Amino acid sequence: MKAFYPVHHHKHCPQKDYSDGLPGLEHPEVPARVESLLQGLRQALPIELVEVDALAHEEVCEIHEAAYVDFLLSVGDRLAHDQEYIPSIFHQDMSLAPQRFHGGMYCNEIGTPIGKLTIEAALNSAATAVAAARALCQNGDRVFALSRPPGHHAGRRRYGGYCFFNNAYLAAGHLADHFGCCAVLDIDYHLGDGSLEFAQADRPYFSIHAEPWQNYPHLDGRFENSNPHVHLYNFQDGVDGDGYLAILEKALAGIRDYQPKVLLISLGFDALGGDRIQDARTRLQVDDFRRIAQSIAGLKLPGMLLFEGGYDVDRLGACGQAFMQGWTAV
Ligand code: OKP
Ligand code: ZN
Repeated sequence: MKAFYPVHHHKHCPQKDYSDGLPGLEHPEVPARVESLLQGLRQALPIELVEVDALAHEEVCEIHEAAYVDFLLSVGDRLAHDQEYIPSIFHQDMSLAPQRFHGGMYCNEIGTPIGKLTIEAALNSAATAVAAARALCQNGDRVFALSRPPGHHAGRRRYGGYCFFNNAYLAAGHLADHFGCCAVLDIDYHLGDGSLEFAQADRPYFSIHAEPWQNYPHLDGRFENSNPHVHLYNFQDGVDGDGYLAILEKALAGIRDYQPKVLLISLGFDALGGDRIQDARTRLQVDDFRRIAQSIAGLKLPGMLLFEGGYDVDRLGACGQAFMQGWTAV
């Protein structure tokens, strides 16, 4: 299987995370995540690594507002290599304020610092999504985008939740144009509040996630979004593998109703029990990712896997390995 690797991802190395209303914690979205995952994938099956060096500047403008992209590109210019930008003032519209304040209208939280080379890495991450989607269109039956930083919290003009560009919907757009309906299934622990902005009939969004008031983004997409192509499934505190699989079956039934031609999986591994990101604990075990993948593979669709969250660096490889075992078993 081809795996698309963002060669610039190391340039994004956020320092402090202020997500919890506490003094800054060591940031969990670290470069080692990708390396650990890749190592695990290699243990499950032969991987043809495709090193992606491109920056998807033009492509991200297909789904993100131009002024938003321009703003993100400008942030690094003002920073030294060891500095990070976090907006300090937040309002709906700050377009009349000096540009360095504009982060406050493009972001609602303070856990997603931008370093000098962060946006270069984020564009490179988006480029892996595009490259993987193109490969799937050409010949593939299955591809993996090792995107980092992740993307499912990034909206048309909003970054946050460690995300800058919506890798999943960038790819889904290409896949839907080529194949017809592309179902997006997001199994990251968190609701992809960015992704749901992009859902439409030929690219519906299905997400299985922890209760979103209690967990990031601390807002339930349903309250703000009446899009009929957004399908949200919460699991409860303490959910185990069996409980999760029962919810997954419901989501898969919803996906089948669309008769999609291709599937994109926003693949986070942070639903694993013990992942430090969880504000409500699950009891999923590594092997549950094998069962999850096997259920999804029952759709028998060409599929693209795209890395989102997952912060237990020591067990990410094992999760990736388990997922691939299930994914290739059908
Ligand atoms: C990004 B992705 C919990 C802190 C949560 C923000 C989480 C962003 C998750 N104590 N901080 O969806 O994995
Ligand atoms: Zn997550």
